[in-house]
Amino acid sequence: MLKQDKAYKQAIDVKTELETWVNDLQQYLKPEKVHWCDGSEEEYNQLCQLLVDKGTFIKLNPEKRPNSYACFSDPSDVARVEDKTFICSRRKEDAGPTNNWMAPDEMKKIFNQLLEGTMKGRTMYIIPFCMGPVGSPLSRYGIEITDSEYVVTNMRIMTRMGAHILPYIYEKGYVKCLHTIGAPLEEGQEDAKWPCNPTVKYISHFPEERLIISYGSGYGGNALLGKKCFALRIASVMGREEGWLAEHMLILGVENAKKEKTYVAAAFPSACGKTNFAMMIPPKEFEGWKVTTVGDDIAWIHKGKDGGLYAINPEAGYFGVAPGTNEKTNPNAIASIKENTIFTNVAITPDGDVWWEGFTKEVPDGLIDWHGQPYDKNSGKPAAHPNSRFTAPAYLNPALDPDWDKPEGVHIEAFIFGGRRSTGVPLVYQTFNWNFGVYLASTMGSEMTAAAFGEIGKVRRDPFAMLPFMGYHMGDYVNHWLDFGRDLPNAPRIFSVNWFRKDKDGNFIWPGFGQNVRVLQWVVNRVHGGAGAVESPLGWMPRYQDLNWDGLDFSEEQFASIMTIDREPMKQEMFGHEELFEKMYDKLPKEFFYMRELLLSALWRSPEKWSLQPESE
Ligand code: SAT
Ligand code: MN
Repeated sequence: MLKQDKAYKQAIDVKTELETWVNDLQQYLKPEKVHWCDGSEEEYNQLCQLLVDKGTFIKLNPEKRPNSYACFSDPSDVARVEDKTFICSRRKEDAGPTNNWMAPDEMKKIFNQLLEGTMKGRTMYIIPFCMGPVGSPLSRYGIEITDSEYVVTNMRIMTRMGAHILPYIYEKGYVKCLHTIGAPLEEGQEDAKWPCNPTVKYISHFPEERLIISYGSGYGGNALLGKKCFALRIASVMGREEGWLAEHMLILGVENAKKEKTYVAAAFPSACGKTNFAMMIPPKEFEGWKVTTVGDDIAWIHKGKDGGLYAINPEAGYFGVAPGTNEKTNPNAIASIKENTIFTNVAITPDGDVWWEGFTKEVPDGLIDWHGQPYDKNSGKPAAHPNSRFTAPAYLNPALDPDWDKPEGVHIEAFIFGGRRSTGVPLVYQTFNWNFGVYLASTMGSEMTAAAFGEIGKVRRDPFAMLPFMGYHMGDYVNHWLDFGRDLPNAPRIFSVNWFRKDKDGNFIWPGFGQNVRVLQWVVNRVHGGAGAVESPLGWMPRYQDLNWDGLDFSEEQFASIMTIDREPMKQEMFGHEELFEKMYDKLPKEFFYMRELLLSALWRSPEKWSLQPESE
């Protein structure tokens, strides 16, 4: 059934080939109907209504949240399933040590069993979509075939989709994305509100064939295949072959009081505040400063003719974490979700609006929790799932960058890497050069969050925040980054940040959110050669007087407490890199051994607590 790519390559005519693929799948998956999505508003509204009729969607109160819906997933289907995510490259070594691998033939054998008749009683939707500004040479195209209306409606928000994409597909080719919830509907059988396969799930990628097959889940990154599966896993392989980068990064613009604009791309693991950072509103003391959003999750980065780096956001919407989002932490997100939004696994208020932990201080009475049950405030459990999400269109974001849809992308001048670390890692520093930056990003660690199944709070090494999203060998990827930087005439500067350091009592020391602009201001000024810093064992660090403290009560002692480099824990951290080195030993860049030695010996010579005392000036 699933033909080898060789046969596909021979098909010169993409249109015929696409129709053949669809026909073959129709025969095999046995849907009741086939529907080619045109991407119109009318189609969207009809599908939302269908989901309401099925009991999947709850229409929210139009006076509170016009044209918006909420739904609750099956409790087995609330996050990405990393242990069921596979890279099916022909050779195992191409998937590398950080990915699950299965031989393509073996995976297809499994699918040939699972897929026959899997769409029985359902409609097979064909979604033509574009990742990136339509027609841009940096954009790529895809077809997602799915039996889930939830997926179609979410894809319409998250991507540019519809019939108008087909001509580009015929010209440029496309990535094949096949998705099924794996829940055939027998005659007379009543459908579940959130149909999925509660026990069998496979999220599989065939990089050589530019093919994705996702089975059993209807949720987020498992099912909206344009996102992590295509824009990161498959695109990372394309980027390596074609000389560009597909990254798990937000893109933001910083405008200073003189109206000078600097674009920055930043990588943080899932659920570490990328959306908040990308939509940040500077405090009022930063008069004239503005942060604009190009993207909140994924960046495709190409070299321009002038030797600069240019990035596009392949997505058209935000699949953001709801809990913690409020008028204070992210007013722009609140504006982005005021209408035309789909909410998944949040709680519902008695007046037909949404609620989640951190939305308001007081928990309202009469909530319906994410299980669809009346919420018991004293249960000790959250009303919204910790990984509950909003799917919101980018155009509603008041901070949307005017150039966000520009075909040539925006000029990136700095990279920021950050994790969630309650100890050890300073608030901010600039790495010595590109190679040290790549070293930093490769060895980055973060405490786990609810965005994936796993032990919450445990530190895991997450190179470039790409660990769950790499389409090939992590060692090859790191080498690709080193190569990429070698001939850049004016390579972007690379920075490390950590908003999450805690005091002895477990409280965050840094206020975060809008206050992060103080760090961003230093970053931007460094890029343009205008901010002070001292050399530390790790890189260049701002002194207290190098940041702007207008309007924030933050003492020199407090600053020292998030900037101090504790020698022994930091040495342990460096020794911890060994684990990653061992994993990738045959592909590990030689530079890395020397860089680690340099960093370690600098630490060795430093005092037990290296701190930015005023006398260190
Ligand atoms: O479910 S998604 O993979 O889209 C969200 C995330 O983990 O960042
Ligand atoms: Mn993400």
